[in-house]
Amino acid sequence: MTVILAGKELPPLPVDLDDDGFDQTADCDDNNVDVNPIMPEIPGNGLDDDCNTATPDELPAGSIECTVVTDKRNYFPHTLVQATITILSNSDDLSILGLEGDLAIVDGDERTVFEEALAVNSLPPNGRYRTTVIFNSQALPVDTYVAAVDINFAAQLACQSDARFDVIKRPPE
Ligand SMILES: [Ca+2]
Ligand SMILES: [Ca+2]
Ligand SMILES: [Ca+2]
Repeated sequence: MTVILAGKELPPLPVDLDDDGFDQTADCDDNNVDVNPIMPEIPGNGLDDDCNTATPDELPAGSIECTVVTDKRNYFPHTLVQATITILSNSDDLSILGLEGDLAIVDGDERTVFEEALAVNSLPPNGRYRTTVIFNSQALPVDTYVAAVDINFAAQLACQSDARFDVIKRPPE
């Protein structure tokens, strides 16, 4: 014989232990006042600050790709060098926030002779960021140089690319 007890279950009262305005149905960490759906995601702090797994705290490997190309292979002194940087997201579902980029021009002795921050910040799912950095070769003696791009996500190196170019003597007129 089976006894079926019919009882009306009362819905549990919403609880907000950390008193951040979000009860346990919405707050993914109800013991941390700094974690709830209206907080910004801070990459690399080990927390899903905004209770949204689509804004990752740690970037899965291969999530982004980057390239740098210069408009020429050889430059005379006192000409403009154009370096075009492209960053692509390979992710269909992640909104990648907090990316930091940097272009460095390094000479044959591995000294950095030019540096510029890249304002990448965020990439939507499958998003693309492209920028061209222009600088004058006047400060560059004849040498072989490397234009190196590093893209970081918090302390994590997310991608790297480089391109080689030469500054050569202008032929006598
Ligand atoms: Ca909370
Ligand atoms: Ca975080
Ligand atoms: Ca998140």
